Amino acid sequence: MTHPDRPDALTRRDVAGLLAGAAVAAVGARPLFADAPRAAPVVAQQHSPRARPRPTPAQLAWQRDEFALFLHFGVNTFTDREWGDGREDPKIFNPATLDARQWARVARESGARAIILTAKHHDGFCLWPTKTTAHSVASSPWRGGGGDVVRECADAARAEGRRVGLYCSPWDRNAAVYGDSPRYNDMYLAQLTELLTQYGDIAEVWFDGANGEGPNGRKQVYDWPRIWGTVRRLQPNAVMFSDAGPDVRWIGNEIGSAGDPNWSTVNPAIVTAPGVDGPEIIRSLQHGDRDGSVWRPGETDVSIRPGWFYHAAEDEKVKSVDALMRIWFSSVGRNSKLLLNVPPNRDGVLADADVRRLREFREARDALFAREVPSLDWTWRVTDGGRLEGLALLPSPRPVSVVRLAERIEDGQQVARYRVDGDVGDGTWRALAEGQTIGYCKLDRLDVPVRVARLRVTIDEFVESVVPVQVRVFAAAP
Ligand code: FUL
Repeated sequence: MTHPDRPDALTRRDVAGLLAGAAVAAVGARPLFADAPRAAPVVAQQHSPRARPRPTPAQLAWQRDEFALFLHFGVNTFTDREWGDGREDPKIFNPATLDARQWARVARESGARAIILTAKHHDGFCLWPTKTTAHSVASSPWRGGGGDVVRECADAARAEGRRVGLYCSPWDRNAAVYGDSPRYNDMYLAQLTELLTQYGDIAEVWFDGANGEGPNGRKQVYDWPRIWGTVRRLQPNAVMFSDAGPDVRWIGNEIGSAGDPNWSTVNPAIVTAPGVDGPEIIRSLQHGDRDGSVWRPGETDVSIRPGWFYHAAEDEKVKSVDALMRIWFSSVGRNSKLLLNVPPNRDGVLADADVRRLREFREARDALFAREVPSLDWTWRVTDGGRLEGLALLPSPRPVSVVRLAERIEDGQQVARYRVDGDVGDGTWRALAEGQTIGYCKLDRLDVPVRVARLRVTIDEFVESVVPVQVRVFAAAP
């Protein structure tokens, strides 16, 4: 069995199932059950799946992570603010017992496969000893001014087998040249160049769209083509995140909820730059665009606390396990990736309350996905109505609690509407779940587990090509 936290590892059975499904679809159906509908010839429906946009290897690796930790850390941690104004004294930054190995260990133990650190937030304070400004850890008392949070975080993450991502805020409230567009673009490029050349392989570069430029004339015009081009050149295997990608898009809110449906394809003419706003933009970020020409899957960022930075006053407001589980289903379970923020405190460690909650969250997922129904032998057919239908007999009747559907997204995203039914044992089909998009992963949780003897998955609508999906089923505790 594969664990849902390791869905990248398709079992041989899964692969065989997909291949067998493809073969069935190509040659017609093999009736499995007496009441199975007759198959129609399906050759006409076979288009090349290659016509649809598809992910790059970097986008695939990003999606297969499923879950990453976001670490907001910096001068705000010490001022108790969310947005610093850039006038903070670097001397306030002194996380006496900073332990990046703890961050990385907690990431591994909680099942997060990557860590994204705020190397620079809007206040402009750099967590690495940059040559571009004195407003950095080098001017702080921490490690006698010789410290480098980015290095410690990157090294610790790799030591625990986690991938490293960096957030470097475009909006900078400290830089004197901010708003003098060419000069700030040069400075920002120099900062990115340091971050992308001195710290090994970077898996994700995170461009925040927030920008509170006031009416003070310091409006910065960012040179996005140059910025994106530089990242691509320096770290060709990194994905770039922003409202406008180019590789991964913001999901359009910060509450942990991807849209439903959620296409990984977008029309790139709708969201053209980070920080733009409007209903059509939010719709496209939340849902993607079914006929979009570009593969740009959505990342769901949300904080485990009300704020992004650590505030002692919020220690009692860490999200509950139930809330985190709902977020899991509305992010990972909706073809997105979860980026969960867990901010280090003033000591430079993740607070006990958060660490405990992450452990409980992991245990709750492990329990929910512990009883995968084994040995499901799916038989796929295309029905008279042009639907794709899969049938499988359970080894014995089981109380089904979660269904996990997956498309082979290497070939793009095709499914636009589906249903899952269970035969409760007497030949009566009962609806278990229905939805629109599937993509990399669609999770449907049943409010009350239903005891079923066999399962039927019907794909009612495809964009172009009829392709089988992978189905995994998890049972409730007996
Ligand atoms: C927002 C920022 O303004 C917040 O401070 C935080 O970094 C969040 C992830 O993105 O746009």
